[in-house]
Amino acid sequence: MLPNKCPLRALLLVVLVCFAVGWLAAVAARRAEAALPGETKQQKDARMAWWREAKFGMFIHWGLYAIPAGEWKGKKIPGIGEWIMHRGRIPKEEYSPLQKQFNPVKFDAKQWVGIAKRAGMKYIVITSKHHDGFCLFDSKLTDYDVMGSPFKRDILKELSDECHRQGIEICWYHSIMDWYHPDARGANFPKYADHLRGQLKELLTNYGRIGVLWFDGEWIREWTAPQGIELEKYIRGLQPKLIVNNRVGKRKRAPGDFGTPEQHIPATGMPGWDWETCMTMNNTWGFKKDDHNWKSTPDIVRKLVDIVSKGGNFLLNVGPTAEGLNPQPSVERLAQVGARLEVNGESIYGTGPSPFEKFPQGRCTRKPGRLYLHMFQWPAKGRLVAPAMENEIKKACLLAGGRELQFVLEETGELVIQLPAEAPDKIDTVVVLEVEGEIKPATATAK
Ligand code: JFZ
Repeated sequence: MLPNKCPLRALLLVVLVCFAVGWLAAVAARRAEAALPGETKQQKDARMAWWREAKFGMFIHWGLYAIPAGEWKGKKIPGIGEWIMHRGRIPKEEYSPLQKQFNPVKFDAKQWVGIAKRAGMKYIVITSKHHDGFCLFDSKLTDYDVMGSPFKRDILKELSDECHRQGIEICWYHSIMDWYHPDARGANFPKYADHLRGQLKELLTNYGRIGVLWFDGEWIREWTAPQGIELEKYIRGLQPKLIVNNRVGKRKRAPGDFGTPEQHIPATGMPGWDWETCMTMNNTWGFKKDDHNWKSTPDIVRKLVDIVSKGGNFLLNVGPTAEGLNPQPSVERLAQVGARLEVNGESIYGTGPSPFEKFPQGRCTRKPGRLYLHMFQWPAKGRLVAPAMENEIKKACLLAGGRELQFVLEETGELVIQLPAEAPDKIDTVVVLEVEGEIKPATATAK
C-alpha cells in the first residue's frame, strides 16, 4: 500500500510509468515477433533465414541517368546521379528521349553476377524502375521500358536467369514515386496505383523466384500507410516467401520485414528488428562520371564488420555506366573485399550480433559456441584482455590459418590471450574463442 500522504500526482506518475514500461516491452516483443497476419514466428524465421545468413548484398542503380552521368547541356548537375532529372530541372519531354540512346552493349549478366559472387555478396537488388519511371524490364504496361530502347533486351530477365543459375538471390528495387507516369501525382493517383500493382505482378510472375521487393519513393503524399499494407498483402500473395522492406509503407509505421537505414550505420543497430544499411561506394547511387570519391577497401571491410556486429545486413551499391560496365574502382574494391571474405567469411555469414556493450579494440560477432573478436586496434605486445564473460573458454586461435593462441586467467579475473606481437592483418584480424554454451557476458559488460 502507498503511504496515505502520497499525493495523487505521484500515484498517477507511478501508474503512467508502469503503463509506459509495459507498452514499450510489448512494442519490443512485437517487433521481434513481427510476423505477417497468420504467420508464426517459426514461419517468419524460415522465410527470413537466407537473408539473415547472407549479411552482404549488391545494390545496383542503373537506368537512363547513366547516360548524362551527372552532366546536362554541358553543366555539372550536383547531387546523386539518378536524381539528375529533378536536380537538373529537366522537363520530361527533354529527359525521356534518353530512352532512344540507351544501348548498353557491354552489359553481361554473367560478368555482373560473377563480380557479386567473387565479392562474397549473396544477393543482388537492382532498380527495376527508379523515380524517373524508366523500366529495365519488358513491361506490357508501358512503352517507357528497355524494349522501347535500341537495346531491346529484357535486362532483368537476363540478370534473374543468371542469378538463379549461379545461386545468388535476385531482388527488385521498385520506386513508388514516378516522375514519368501521368497519373503518379494528384487526383488520378488511384489509376497509377493500379499500374504499380500491374507492374509488380509482371515483376513477381515473369522472372521466377524473387528474394526481396525493395520499395522506395514511398514518401509522396499520395501514398498512404493503408495503401502500403494493401500492396504488401498483394505482392505476398504473388510470392509468399517474398521479403519486403519497410519502404512499402510509411516508415514511421514500420511495415515490411526490415528497416533500411541509408548511408549510415545506426550506432547501436536496431535491436529487435531485422535491418540493412544501404550505402554508396562513392557519393552517388547512379553513375556520375566525375564522382571519384571511392571508399577504401579497409573502410568497406570495417563497415561490413561493424554492421554485422550490430545485427544488420550491408547492401553496397554499384552504379554501372551507360555501356553496361561496372566502374573499375568498384570492381577492384569488391574483389579485394571478396578475397578477405574467402578467409574470414565464417565470422560474418550467419553470425549473430555482439553480446557485449562494447569491445574497444574492434567488434564482436558470434555463432553457437564461438565468439569472433574482430581486431581493428592491436593491443600492445599482443596482450589482449578478452571481454568478460561467464563462459569457460576452451580454445583460442586466429581464424586465418588456425594458429592456436595461449590464454591465462589472471588473478584479476581477466582472461588474457597472447596474440602475435604484430597484427597479421591490419584491417581486421579475427580471433576465434571456442566457448562452452551460449555466450553469457559478465553482467557489467552485458548488452
Ligand atoms: C532513395 C532514392 O531517392 C535514392 O535515389 C536511392 O535510390 C536511395 C537508395 O533511396 O533515397 C532516399 C530516400 C529517402 C530519404 C533520403 C534518400 N529520406 O527519407 O531522407
